[in-house]
Amino acid sequence: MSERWVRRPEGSNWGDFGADDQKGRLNLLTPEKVLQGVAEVKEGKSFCLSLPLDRPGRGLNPARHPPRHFATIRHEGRPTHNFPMSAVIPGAIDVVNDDAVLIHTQVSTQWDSLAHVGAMFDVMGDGNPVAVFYNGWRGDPHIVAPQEHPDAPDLLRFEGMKATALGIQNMAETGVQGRGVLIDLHAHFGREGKLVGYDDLLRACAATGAAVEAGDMVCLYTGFGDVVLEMGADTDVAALHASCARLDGRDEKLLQWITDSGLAVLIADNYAVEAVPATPCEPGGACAALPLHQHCLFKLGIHLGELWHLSELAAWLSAHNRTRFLLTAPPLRLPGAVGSPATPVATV
Ligand code: UVW
Repeated sequence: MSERWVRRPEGSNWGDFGADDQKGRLNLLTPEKVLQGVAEVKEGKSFCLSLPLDRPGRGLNPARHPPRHFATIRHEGRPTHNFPMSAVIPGAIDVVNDDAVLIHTQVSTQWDSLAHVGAMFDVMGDGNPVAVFYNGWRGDPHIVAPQEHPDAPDLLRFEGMKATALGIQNMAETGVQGRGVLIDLHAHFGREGKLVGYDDLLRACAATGAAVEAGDMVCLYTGFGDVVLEMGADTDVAALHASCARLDGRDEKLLQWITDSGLAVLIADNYAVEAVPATPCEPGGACAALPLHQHCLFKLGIHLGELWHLSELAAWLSAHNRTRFLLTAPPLRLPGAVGSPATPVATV
């Protein structure tokens, strides 16, 4: 119980990490888990687990666009582009470039913060569902609404939205380091557009000996990232959405496994970890459109990593009969952001 809620969702862990917790299962990334990760470093070889952030190109999610770059503007009104410092400091030989980027935080390799997906839920038990997120933090007042600038270009129109609770900086502040475990779904299912439930997942784990323990950071390699890279900038959205494995968020046994395994974070190289759209709700019923997001982000405080680049790591681990590694994967320490690009590093 907390002042924000008297009822917590069934199957949730709200309150278990403290009444005001904003880190969720990241609390399980203890010094022991970092040491377990470090113990997996035997070769000193590192892998970049990020796609180039301009991949996938436009269209995978129509609200998200590739990054746009700008030169900063000097106070003389000139762009800082191959700018000779001698223009402002006589005799200086320096030449300077300086830039800015407008980036959709979830367009490419990314983390979902716990402020990304919540639910309408009757937390006060008074018959009034409200927009609520992990541990009872509210849509209003904790996720501050943007101001509208009606005359601004579309991308700049709604400014100032801010997660004053559950923002991605909470994740960054932990360092996000520990033991990674890779489950190779691609080795099992190839590039088939396959809905993976509990039985399939456990079969894939058994085939490679991947074992998940509490506090592990679990990475699902499906091959989706390779399809993204092969397509280049011309994303064939329909083909991409039809490719590779994705978790079945409606499989209750799978959701229970996520709860019971104690995994700290859940990551995939695909679009949303789970299948989107999920299979429909019962006719006339109300249910989550993103059931695995709801289970992880909303109920359990499990951050989701999406669109990671796992293929080189997966190939190396498979060739060396291994599944574990040291994972270091902080997001940007960007106060109030709902998601963040990441450049995760695996070390083996
Ligand atoms: C979807 O867009 C469905 O997932 P996410 O917002 O987590 O990328």
